[in-house]
Amino acid sequence: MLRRRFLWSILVVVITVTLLTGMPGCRSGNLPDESFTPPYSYVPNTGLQKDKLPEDLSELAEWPLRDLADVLNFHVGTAVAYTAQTFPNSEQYVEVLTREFNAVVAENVMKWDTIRRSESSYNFGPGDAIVNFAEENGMMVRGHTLAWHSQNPSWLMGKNYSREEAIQVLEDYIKTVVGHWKGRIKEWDVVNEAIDDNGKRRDSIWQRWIGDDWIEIAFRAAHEADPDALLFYNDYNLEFLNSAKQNAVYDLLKKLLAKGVPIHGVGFQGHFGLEYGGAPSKATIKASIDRFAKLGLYVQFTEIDVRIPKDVTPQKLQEQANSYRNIFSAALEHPACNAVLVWGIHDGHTWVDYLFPGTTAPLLFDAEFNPKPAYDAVRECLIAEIERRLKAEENGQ
Ligand code: 9MR
Repeated sequence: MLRRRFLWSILVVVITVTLLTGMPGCRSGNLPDESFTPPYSYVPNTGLQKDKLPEDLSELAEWPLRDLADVLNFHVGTAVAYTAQTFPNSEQYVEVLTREFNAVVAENVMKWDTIRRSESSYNFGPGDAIVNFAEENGMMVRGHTLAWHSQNPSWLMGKNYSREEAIQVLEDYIKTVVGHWKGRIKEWDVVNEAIDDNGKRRDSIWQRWIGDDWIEIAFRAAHEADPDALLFYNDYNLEFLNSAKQNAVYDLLKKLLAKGVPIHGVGFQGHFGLEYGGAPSKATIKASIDRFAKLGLYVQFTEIDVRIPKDVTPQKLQEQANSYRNIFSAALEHPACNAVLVWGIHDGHTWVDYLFPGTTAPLLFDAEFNPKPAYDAVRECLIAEIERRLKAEENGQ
């Protein structure tokens, strides 16, 4: 009898507490960090293909980047420019591309203004050429980018769509493009640069026509078209810990994940300038990766370059190499990161020269395709990571 009364009083306390605090799972607003269970979770970047290693490890000092990355099951990639002076015409460009990188992303030809230059047709030709080339050469392909404020065709910018019309146009485009390369493009930058540096939504046709939920509409459409593709939110200045922009993107992705929106990763573009001190420290980069990794997301560096204020000097080339070192060492050691892509191969072709006048030479190879100190730094980081993983294995970790 006493026991029954005791159980009843416990039940009454539980019901009262529940009514006072609200039903778990039904609270509105942000879920606290500790109770958040991500719907998706990255596969950790940890592997080591020992059978690919030479007996004498000192030989690694001569290996191209992609061979070192392959040992680590890691992707070191580059943006591929599709122009008369680059891919597919320049033999030297294609030779360095094939030798050094095991992942590619189209610099421009998978954007709206190439694929839908005309309202009445889709132009997949240049994108197909890059995907075919990547497959022939064992490279992973990232797709870039399905919805952005920039590089939209003028016919599209001139429309005055209603919300319903705009949703239809965006969904049709995403499903057609992702469907076209289904199973071949493994990762997509679905939404690019939707948040401003002040943390507010950036103005764009999609934001204006559709409203805040355009982002989740885009991700859901991409997932429907290829459920196996990894889907990324991609943006710049995300490497700076707790900045207004990083906080806003973090909150946005956390909310979308809590709603079950299919987002698997966040792309840190990584456009840096020595005029602003270059890349942040390795510790800051690592802490920034950690923040998003705790949401269950992959974090990749998708568009790395480090521009140099003119004129280029040996000292500045060393500073540039240090920035690359901070990024690559933080990325390679982090379980949530499995790829770093640079935004171009050589200083002879870079957007920096025409969009950041006064600065130049942001890449790993100079304009004549000679490797720079930054290239050596990246190679050293890859070798150091191979050695670190070997040692961890020896210690049974
Ligand atoms: O490298 C691209 C350049 O050729 C284009 O003119 C430019 C147009 O905005 O876009 C450049 O690539 C951008 C990328 O798609 C998104 N992140 C910033 C990149 C550099 O501007």
